[in-house]
Amino acid sequence: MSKVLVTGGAGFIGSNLVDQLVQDGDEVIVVDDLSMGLASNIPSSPKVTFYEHSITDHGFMKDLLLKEQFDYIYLLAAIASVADSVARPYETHQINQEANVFILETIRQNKLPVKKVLFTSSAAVYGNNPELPKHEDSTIDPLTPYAIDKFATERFVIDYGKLYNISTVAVRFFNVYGPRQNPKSPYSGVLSLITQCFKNNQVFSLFGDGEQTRDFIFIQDVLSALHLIMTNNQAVHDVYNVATGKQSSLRTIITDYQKVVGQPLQVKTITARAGDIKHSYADIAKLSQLGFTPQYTLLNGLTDYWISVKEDFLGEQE
Ligand code: UD2
Repeated sequence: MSKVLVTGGAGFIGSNLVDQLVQDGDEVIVVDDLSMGLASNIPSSPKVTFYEHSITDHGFMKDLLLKEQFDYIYLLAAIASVADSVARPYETHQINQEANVFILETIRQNKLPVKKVLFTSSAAVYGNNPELPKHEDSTIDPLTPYAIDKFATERFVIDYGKLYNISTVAVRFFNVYGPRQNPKSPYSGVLSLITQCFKNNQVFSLFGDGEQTRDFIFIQDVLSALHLIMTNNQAVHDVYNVATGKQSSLRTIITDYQKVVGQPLQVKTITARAGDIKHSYADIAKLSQLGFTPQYTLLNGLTDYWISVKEDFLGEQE
């Protein structure tokens, strides 16, 4: 049994990770300010302790790190919306970078015996670089405060680890989807928005011709990838794309999802979103070398996602 810290553990990816860690028998401490996540996402288990706190509260974080002496640390807490980061660049920086550097600094100064620290970055660091697929060593082109902080923090995490002999690693998530993804903002992940449209019989606004492609990865595959990266001693002081290596167009996805739900999606086509990239998918050779193979096709992932939405929906009606 390990003691694990998950910052951002009430969010979409974080709370699914907490579920998995609890199932694996770990003791999990969650720090989340609920700015995006929900307390109800966190499993109620004697193995989980939840602190509703911002990671920017340095005094709190230092006390926690010293007291708990974590084995593993997952850094997921972030302002996760690019648009939000453009509206609040300095606040984003304090959360997405400074708070994480402070955690590293506390580990360094106090020689904490952490086995590994994993930082979660984003495909946003590749920006408009047209090279496909995106390799970890492709040119990066961070275009927003979100992407700048993600890239800078990757570098901090990796090089701090090397300099001070702390086992660290970073991942770049591509388009993750699945249960608990929050559809609240127009900038939420497109699959959470489509899901919401199916659920509430709303019209989905398709930006552009629908031929744009993304590398969509189901949350369970993300959890497998994180587990491999966290537990493999070779995966250290490095960055890994977390994706499937497959490219799917929005049109294909809508067609597949209609099959899963068994009803047509009402679609309204509008002009392409400013700044959108046309195509994105990852080279996952590095992750594959650690033994990763995605287990979910889009059809499987969408099926599981839709089942979870229907269960919640029926739960709400009871
Ligand atoms: C992802 C990230 C974003 C940033 C970017 C960097 C998510 C949710 N977004 O944006 O934060 O890191 O990658 O490359 O992970 N679309 C519609 N209708 C809608 C919403 C979206 O047609 O109502 C389209 C959108 O124009 C885009 C595609 O769906 O072509 C995917 O959009 P997205 O926001 O889910 O993801 P992405 O890759 O553009």
